Amino acid sequence: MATAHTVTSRPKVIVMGDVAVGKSALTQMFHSNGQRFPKTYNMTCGVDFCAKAVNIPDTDAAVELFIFDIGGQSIFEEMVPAHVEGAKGVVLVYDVTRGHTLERCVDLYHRLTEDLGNVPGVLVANKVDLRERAVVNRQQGAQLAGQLGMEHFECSAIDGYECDAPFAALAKMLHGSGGGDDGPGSPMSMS
Ligand SMILES: Nc1nc2c(ncn2[C@@H]2O[C@H](COP(=O)(O)OP(=O)(O)OP(=O)(O)O)[C@@H](O)[C@H]2O)c(=O)[nH]1
Ligand SMILES: [Mg+2]
Repeated sequence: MATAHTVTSRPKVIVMGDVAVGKSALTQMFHSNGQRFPKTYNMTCGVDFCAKAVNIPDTDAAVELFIFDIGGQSIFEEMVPAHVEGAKGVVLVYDVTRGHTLERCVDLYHRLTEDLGNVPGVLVANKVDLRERAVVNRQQGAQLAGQLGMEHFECSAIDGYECDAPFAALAKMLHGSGGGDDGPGSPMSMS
């Protein structure tokens, strides 16, 4: 029989990365249990929001992630600080077919740590289905993630490959750190 899980925290997490790396596709695949891959590109204007509870293995606890999927277009840049405020965890996404999108994750990481302190995060290589066009390999991504103190994941939103893994890992980290007990919109942690 399935164990009933109790939501113990509701941290705000942000999904960030360059334009069209697949932030919304990954988020929507995670949120819909692999059912909803957006077939056409709809740029995120500002931010999209969803929430989903993740059960923490070997416990009866669940962490409900309040996910803010932030558009990568520079025209929305001005609004980013407001969307970032109060985040307890970060999902940084790059596209393995465009090397500069990995560099963008490094820039974003440094900007975010200025605002949020040493916030837990994961680095996601998306579009690994496009193997023949890939210019960033697993080792490069994993090495950079290690330097930033993040876990690294390879995903393909279009194939539904590993879309849950980065969110599950982040939920586990936040559960372990006790982060997010005060829910979204709380004051920034400046640790
Ligand atoms: N081949 C492939 N295409 C993908 C994958 N994930 C997303 N795409 C495509 O990449 C494009 C951008 O996807 P989005 O999820 O809208 O990207 P985004 O990062 O949210 O973009 P912005 O909101 O503009 O910042 C769309 O055409 C998707 O269909 C993937 O895993 N593989
Ligand atoms: Mg988007």
